[in-house]
Amino acid sequence: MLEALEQRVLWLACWTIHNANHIRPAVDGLKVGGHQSSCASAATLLTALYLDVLQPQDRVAVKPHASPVFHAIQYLLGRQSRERLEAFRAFGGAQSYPSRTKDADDVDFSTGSVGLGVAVTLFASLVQDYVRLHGLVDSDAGPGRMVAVMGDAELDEGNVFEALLEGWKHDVRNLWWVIDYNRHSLDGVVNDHLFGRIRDFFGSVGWTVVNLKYGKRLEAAFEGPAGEALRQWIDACPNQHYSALTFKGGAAWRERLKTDLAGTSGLKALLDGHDDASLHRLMTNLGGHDMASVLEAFRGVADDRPHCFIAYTIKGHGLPLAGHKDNHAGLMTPEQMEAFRAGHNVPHGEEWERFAGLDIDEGTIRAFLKRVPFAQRPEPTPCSRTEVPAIAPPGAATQSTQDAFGRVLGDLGRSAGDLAARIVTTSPDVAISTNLAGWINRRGVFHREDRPDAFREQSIASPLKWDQGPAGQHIELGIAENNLFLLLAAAGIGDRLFGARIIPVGTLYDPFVARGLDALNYACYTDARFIVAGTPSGIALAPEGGAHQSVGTPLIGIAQDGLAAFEPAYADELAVLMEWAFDYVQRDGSGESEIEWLRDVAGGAVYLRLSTRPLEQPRRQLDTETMRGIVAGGYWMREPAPGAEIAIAYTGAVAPEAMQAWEQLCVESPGAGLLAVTSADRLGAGWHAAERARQHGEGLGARSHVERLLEPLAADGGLVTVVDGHPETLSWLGSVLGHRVKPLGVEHFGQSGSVSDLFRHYRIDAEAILDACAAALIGRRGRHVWPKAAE
Ligand SMILES: Cc1ncc(C[n+]2csc(CCOP(=O)(O)OP(=O)(O)O)c2C)c(N)n1
Ligand SMILES: [Mg+2]
Repeated sequence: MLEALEQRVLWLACWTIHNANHIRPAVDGLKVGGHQSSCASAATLLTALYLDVLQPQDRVAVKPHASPVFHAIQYLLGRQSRERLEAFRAFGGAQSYPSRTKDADDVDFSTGSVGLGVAVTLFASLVQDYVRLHGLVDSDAGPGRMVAVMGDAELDEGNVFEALLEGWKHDVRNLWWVIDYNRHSLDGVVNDHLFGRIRDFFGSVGWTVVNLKYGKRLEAAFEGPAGEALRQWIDACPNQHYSALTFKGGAAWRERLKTDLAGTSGLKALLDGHDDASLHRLMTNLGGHDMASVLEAFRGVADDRPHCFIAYTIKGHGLPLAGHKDNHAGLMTPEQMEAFRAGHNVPHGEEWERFAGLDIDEGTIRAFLKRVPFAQRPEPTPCSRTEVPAIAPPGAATQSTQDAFGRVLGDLGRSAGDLAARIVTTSPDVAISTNLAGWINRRGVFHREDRPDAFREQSIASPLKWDQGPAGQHIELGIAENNLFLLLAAAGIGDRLFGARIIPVGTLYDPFVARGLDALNYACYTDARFIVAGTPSGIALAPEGGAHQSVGTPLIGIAQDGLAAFEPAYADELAVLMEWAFDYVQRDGSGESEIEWLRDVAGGAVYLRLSTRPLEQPRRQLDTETMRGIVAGGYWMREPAPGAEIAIAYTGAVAPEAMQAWEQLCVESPGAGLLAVTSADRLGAGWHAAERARQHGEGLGARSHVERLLEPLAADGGLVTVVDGHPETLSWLGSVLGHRVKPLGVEHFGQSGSVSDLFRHYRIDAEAILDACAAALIGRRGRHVWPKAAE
């Protein structure tokens, strides 16, 4: 049954791609594409898993290019529609690569950027241990296995090895990586004997490695005439040669074996026992294409240790493209597809019939599919939300936003509430320097085993307790920002994967957001919910300077979909934002939006760009409107007079310089405004959304928050923007209502020095702000008046 269904899956996957490229009317002149050979190489493995081995609680990352195989299997199980298969890679159709957010058939882990989907399963297994050991899930149900069916070339991505080492430290369990070892990547055939290195890598981090090299037919042949010689020949055959012979077929195998094994006793009997087709089948009978061998390997796992299966396969197995080095994006021609159809007995017009061409009675197949364990997976039920208590701003008269962040978490750590029980923090070896110590002292560090703090046991004084154990609520990672974002990705879908509400909070140095950027993008694409603090940030970290200064991260915050980015200046703003963020990360599209035009009901992840620069805090009690403004992206720190000719807009740690410049500016230009921008990202998003609403004609009266904010300024007024980051973070503000902008910010970096040295050098100090104000005011007197160059 499974072999028959595997053939049906292969047909459907290939037909889905063929249909998209050759049958659906072409548009745009662009190829649609798809990867029939990559699908063929994983068809047996995925069929065995989904239709036999997987239990409902197991979770799978399917290698990106086998997406049509995944969709075909879901189609057979009645979990995917024909319409979506017909619309493969078209708008609204099944996705090119399995997608949690864009596909309709219950994808567990998105894949696409090779290596990330693999590694995320490791972090999912860590999160599973975390939620189980914290009693956040129904412990009667056994743990699921986190499975990655991965391409062999994914092992070239460093992030896989970063994850492996982290998994070893955390003693991860219930994790299977099934390597589709077709020895082909995109450009061609991979190095010989890679399997040896794979075995060693995985072995050295405590995994069980299962080699699935030969199928049953080949194993039987090894027992027969010339068997041992045949085995040695295959073992020694370079990948390139094996692939080329696979492409050429039976006659080529015969010739080659005759030459290479000339004089071997029993060779003639071996070759005479097979016609060309049967010899080809024998020589390509690798473990990963032999259902019995695959099932034996999977079913043979008796413990929860992590397992790596090296499943030998052939890229394009069963297709005329098999083995060809250029087959990665190769598509069968219509003629080849006709021959393929004949081989699969699929009548014209019945291409999409679920069971066409199978010689098993349909009732029997349906009954079988009904009993498939994976098919019993229940519809996901949303987790209930955790109430967020009011978060009081930390009271120190002078503090940085990083201080305030640590204090808010420290206070939560002391509290008994449900929110604190759900928070799990994580950091790649910078927990202390990003100020998580207060939280960790209260909540401990997570590990499967109890490991008390030896320094404390020996009465050595330290402000930090490092007690590890199953109740700990901080997951400490080694220095690998990719791992941080992949853990946030896995923990951020913990509610949907494991039915456990957890609220992940990660910290890292802001410049290293770029190091983990693809994983951050992955996490957002997969709709993970987390709060991440990038700190220290900007050139304001001053003496630490140099390469640790982040300049472009505010632009990342603006551009990254699924991530609401903020950069507060003061502790009270941060408290408002954290209270909001703890709720925002739990939203699921139900309920009402508090702010029109923003997609707030959907929720998302939150990025806080925080500074280590201590600022004297304003003595104030925030009113509701200001708090709303902080969340929407900005508020007037000093209101402009109606018709004001100029305003200064600032973000983050440059607040004192902006204030100082504003005070002096008021002497020249009474009524000037001072705008605190807490989120360029949210201000911009609101503006674009309002524009769209007006242009669609459905919301002619739509006004975004930023439009309302800027309205009091004179229509031809000037705006000076300033941020400890790239000036384009705020320069767009001039486009909202047409104000003339002089943007200040940091375009170059790498100097260390004091804050005042650096702010002066990069021209974001009060003097530079005033110069820019002067330029903006000159411009007002006539269009584009440039100051004359000094003689
Ligand atoms: C990060 C990243 N870089 C490059 C690509 C382009 N790419 C797609 S598949 C692939 C090679 C895949 O080879 P393998 O993992 O062995 O898959 P298979 O042979 O099963 O198709 C490459 C380079 C990608 N998807 N992601
Ligand atoms: Mg490959």
